[in-house]
Amino acid sequence: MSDYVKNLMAEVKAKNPSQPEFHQAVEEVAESLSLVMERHPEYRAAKVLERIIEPERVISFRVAWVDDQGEININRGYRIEMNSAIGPYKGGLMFHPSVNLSILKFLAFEQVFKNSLTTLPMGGGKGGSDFDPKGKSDLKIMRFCQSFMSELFRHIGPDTDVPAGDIGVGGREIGYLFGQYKKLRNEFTGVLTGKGLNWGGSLIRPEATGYGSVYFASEMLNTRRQTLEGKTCLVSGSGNVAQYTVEKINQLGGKVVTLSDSNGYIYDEEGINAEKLNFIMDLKNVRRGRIKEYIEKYKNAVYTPVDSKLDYNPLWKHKAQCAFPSATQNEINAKDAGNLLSSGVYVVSEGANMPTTTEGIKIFLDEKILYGPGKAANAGGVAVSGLEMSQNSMRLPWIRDEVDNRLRMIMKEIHNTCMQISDRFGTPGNYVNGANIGGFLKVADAMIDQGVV
Ligand code: NDP
Ligand code: 2IT
Repeated sequence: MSDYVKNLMAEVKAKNPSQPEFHQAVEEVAESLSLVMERHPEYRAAKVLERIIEPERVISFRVAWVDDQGEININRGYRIEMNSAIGPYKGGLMFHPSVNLSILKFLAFEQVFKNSLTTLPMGGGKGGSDFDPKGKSDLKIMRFCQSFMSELFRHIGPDTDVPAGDIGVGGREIGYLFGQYKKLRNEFTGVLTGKGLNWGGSLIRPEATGYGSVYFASEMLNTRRQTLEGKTCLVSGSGNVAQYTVEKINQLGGKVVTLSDSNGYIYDEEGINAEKLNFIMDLKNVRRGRIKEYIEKYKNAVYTPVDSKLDYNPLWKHKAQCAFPSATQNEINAKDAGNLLSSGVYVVSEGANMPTTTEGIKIFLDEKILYGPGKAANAGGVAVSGLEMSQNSMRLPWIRDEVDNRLRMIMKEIHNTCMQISDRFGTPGNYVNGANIGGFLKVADAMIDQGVV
């Protein structure tokens, strides 16, 4: 670790105690940027990274709401407005009981670089609540969303801050949030993305993160003149990102053998084909059930519940060539990374945000596998959110092919940026450096142009 990174991290830890995920995300970027700071002392002199790691604004608020049994509930809501140098704050909302400042700040920080990589004019933000939507009735979800928006609405706007979905926030929640925003402001604007098609949403937005992560994997494979055809793939999660990752892998001739949720995972040696994926989409998006119900219908598959005594996830031990972690942060530790390599995996495309620990990343980089970090590989979701904003501004919806082609082009462009930048800074094939530096340069130059604010 260079002195630059050591000093910066000491300061970050002192100023932001008890925020391990935020420290982890900053350290990874700072390591990559030490290459830039050596060649470009002007960024160091302008303290650009020191400014980027300090959110422009952190909003924390009470969300009090009455549920359908008349009980009063109190949750905590947040919005981190991290950086607006290249566009309005943009990023998802996460509803999950584990949500805290550390998790949202790491996500908002990652979002700044990711959004910059998309080539679109979007700053970085993230928000959410410790509210747990799991198992709750539609009415409870609606009441919570309305109360959450009753405070959030005063901080956001189509040219200020444009939230979207993330873990626990899908089309249903975006609908309730949008309805409340519209009522409070008396305005129909593109203030949220991931909207329903009838009221300003974009075709391909639900698919975009999963499709994008598979397009990114295809680009990485193409550097070795290979494709996904015939490849066996491990996918984790079974939510929005995981589902459309499976759909696109199937379309490109690959075979997906695993999916998971927070209780366990299924292994289906024959592959999760289109018909089985339909079952999962109905199970997860309509019936809101658990992944273990898969084996009641598909008897050849095996379900393995989470075993908290294990220090690794057995999902990552199955024989495969590609892995698409698409559940949550830090789901691949050093042991999992080693298991993936032993089972033959040489392509990792991260649908989730920061799913690999620092030690896990080091193992992938040392082995020189095709490792696409989240801020590059999963940028397709926010990219199509940006395209949804463009369509809203024009008041003209694009057809499916138009959006899908743009998504494909953006993922190709992000891949090119990663390749070119990692070459330029002497670490060819290192997509981590490529993404961190590529995302940074545009934001840093904009911040210098705009002065110290
Ligand atoms: P969903 O809520 O649709 O699905 C999340 C999935 O991951 C569920 O299967 C969930 O299981 C599982 N999961 C969540 N938390 C944990 C946990 N702590 N341990 C184990 N499993 C867990 O979310 P998305 O699919 O939208 O998001 C998945 C990942 O992708 C996240 O890291 C998110 O930040 C990232 N991402 C999402 C984008 C988007 O457009 N939606 C864009 C870019 C990145 P369970 O139901 O049991 O909780
Ligand atoms: O992590 C992410 O990039 C997202 N959750 C998508 C954000 C967005 O604004 O579409």
